Amino acid sequence: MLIRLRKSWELPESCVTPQRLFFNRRAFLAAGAALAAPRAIRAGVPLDRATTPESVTTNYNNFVEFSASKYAAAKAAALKPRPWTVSIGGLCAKPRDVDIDALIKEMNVEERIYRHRCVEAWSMVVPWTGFALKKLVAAAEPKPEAKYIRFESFMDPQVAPFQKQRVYPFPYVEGLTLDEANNDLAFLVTGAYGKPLQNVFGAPLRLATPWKYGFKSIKSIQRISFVSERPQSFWEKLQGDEYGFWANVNPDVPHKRWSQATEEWLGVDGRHPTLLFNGYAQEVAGLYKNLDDKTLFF
Ligand SMILES: Nc1nc2c(c(=O)[nH]1)N[C@H]1C(S)=C(S)[C@@H](COP(=O)(O)O)O[C@H]1N2
Ligand SMILES: [Mo]
Repeated sequence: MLIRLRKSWELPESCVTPQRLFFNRRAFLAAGAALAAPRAIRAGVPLDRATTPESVTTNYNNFVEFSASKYAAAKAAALKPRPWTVSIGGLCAKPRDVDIDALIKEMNVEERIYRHRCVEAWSMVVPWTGFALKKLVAAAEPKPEAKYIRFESFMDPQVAPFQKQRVYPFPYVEGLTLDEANNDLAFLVTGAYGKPLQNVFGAPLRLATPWKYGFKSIKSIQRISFVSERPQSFWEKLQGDEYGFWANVNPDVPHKRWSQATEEWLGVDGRHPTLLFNGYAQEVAGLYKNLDDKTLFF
């Protein structure tokens, strides 16, 4: 008997996307050499809403390298996402510097429709293209001493003027445990809405960890390292009592400035209840079952 267990990101595209976008995306996926052979198999898993229109999600962003406001798109246009080298190193057997397009070809991208939840209590649904982080981890062959993976964004104050402000500990840094990095859901994003990743989304390479608050989803990644100690993230350095390492979504654990009980869906009126692990408990709760850490949810 052939029974295939569906993954939560395997959504019927036609059910969450206007037809025009659906066909555009198809054409793009078929045409792009860099995006050959999308592997997502789409089965009938309902999502709680339609994908958030691109016109909304590209005009309401957090990208502190470029702007302190939500309107970062125009300034992020200065970023040059090609050519772009990603350095993979630290405690691994196969360190290397790899060109982003070579990496995309090697990793065989697929599409995943993910919820994204910012700690500021707004959320969106975006069709990303990219590949499972665990594929990159496997290729790097981490050593047994490697317990965490550390990500670092680009650093270029000429391109991103906010990086000149000394109060911020640039470059932007984030981290995951190796177990989290090897979870199916952890995704490296190289495209969105059936196109190469727009600058404002963090071109050319960005993380998506949809069960965690959005600040974990680091943009414009240039360096990935396997390390033995827990990395200190950008926001933790800036304000450790507000932004922790784990940052798993939980409606019952308020942030100092934002209740997490409800959230705004970008482009939709009203407020909606927040879901534990942003709705991905089935996939990720197991990662934390032996961890009794009060900081798991901030
Ligand atoms: N390098 C970098 N990555 C970042 C940020 C940032 O300011 N710089 N903001 C984070 C936050 S707080 C969120 S909510 C998401 C926002 O992603 P979006 O702008 O694509 O919606 O990116 C995250 N990744
Ligand atoms: Mo955020």
